[in-house]
Amino acid sequence: RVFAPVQVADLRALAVGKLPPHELEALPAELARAGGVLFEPPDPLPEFPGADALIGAVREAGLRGLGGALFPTARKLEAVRAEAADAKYVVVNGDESEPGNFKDRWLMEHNPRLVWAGAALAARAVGAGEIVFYVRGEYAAAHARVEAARAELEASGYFEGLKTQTFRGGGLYICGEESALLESIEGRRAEPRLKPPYPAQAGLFGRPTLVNNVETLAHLAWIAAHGAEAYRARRPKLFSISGDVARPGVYELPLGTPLAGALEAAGGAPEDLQAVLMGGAAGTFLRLPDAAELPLDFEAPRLSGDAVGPGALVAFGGGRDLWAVAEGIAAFFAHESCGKCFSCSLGTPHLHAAVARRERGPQLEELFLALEQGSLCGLGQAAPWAVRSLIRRFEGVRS
Ligand code: L3W
Ligand code: SF4
Repeated sequence: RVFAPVQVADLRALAVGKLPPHELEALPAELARAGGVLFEPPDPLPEFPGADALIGAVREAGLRGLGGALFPTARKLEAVRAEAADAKYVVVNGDESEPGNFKDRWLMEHNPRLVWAGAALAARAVGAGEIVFYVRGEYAAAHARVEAARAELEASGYFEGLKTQTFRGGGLYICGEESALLESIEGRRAEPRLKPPYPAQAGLFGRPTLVNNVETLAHLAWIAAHGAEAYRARRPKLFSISGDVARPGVYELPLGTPLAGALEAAGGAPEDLQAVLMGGAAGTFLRLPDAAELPLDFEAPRLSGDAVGPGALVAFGGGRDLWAVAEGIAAFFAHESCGKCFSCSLGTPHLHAAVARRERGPQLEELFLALEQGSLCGLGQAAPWAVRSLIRRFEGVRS
């Protein structure tokens, strides 16, 4: 890895490409700031209300995939439930590797029971007999705590009728792409598969598989315990807020909170704040103060890549060299490209070289298009977004 992920306030890593420690210890529990329903352990553990009731509540709650893609969770549950097969699986995607994100890490380290509860409820709803919890390779403390929670819930009988397993990931960013993750569990090199078929139809060992992010399943458990109405009244979302803010941390904020409000919640940003990287390396730079009132919600796109995504916000004060950050991001994608398709494996090193030269112009725009439209998976497609947003918003067309 060139760097991954950028941890709290570690802006220098983003700017200079410093190697992080390979085994990541637990984040302090206090990093989850200002309370939040998703920070509370489930007590009692939510009971399974029946498949129709659970999926109905998830639909009514409006839950979407919170690993970044925002796909409606109820539709995915229904798709897996509709499949007839001799075996079905639930896979928890805990391969959080997007620079700037650490909310799944916090949940896995400090509230793993809530995530396991969501996985168990989802498994019962779709008719799956086995849950595999995939934890990012470097997340040593998270892995230990997820496994301890599994053993405890197993002993308590909560998983009755379900097989469970904690799996330590392969240590590459691409392992977080759902089909590469499935390859990795099956013991092969982590490379994305062609889709369709989606994992909902043919996933782990070719069987219908529900793959959901850690936070999504935590929300699902909370909805099962408290109902869709209470959920809609809060619209909770976890945000990893870091960089130039007074109190970096994991914050639970209602969707729709304006960007400035989120930064305020994190203790405030410096007066000369120039940019926020939203979504992580596979996200975009927002220019401040122009974007101060941007609501952090599911529907935000103005430039491609402008999305709440997994909920990372990295703030950059006036003294930061944003091009150095963009260079770090481009280096990251070139390093993490899995090599399966041409546009990404050849395009990401070109992008890195072009950013290092501070290049602009039509050839660079063509490279952006080749990556975005020619890449097989989200890694290559998203690789140009940060750089493109920097050029559009800080040097020319503002949007
Ligand atoms: C059943 C259909 N399922 C789609 C499923 C699909 C997948 C989900 C979303 O992630 C995003 C990108 C970045 N029947 C279906 C169906 N599905 N149609 O829905 O699918 P898709 O293809 O929209 O996205 P994806 O490839 O899963 C790409 C974001 O991920 N990203 C984030 C990285 C975040 C981390 C992290 O640390 N958490 O690494 C990177 O690119 O925003 O939007 O499950 O199977 N007809
Ligand atoms: Fe691999 Fe990149 Fe192609 Fe994704 S886009 S399959 S990471 S080479």
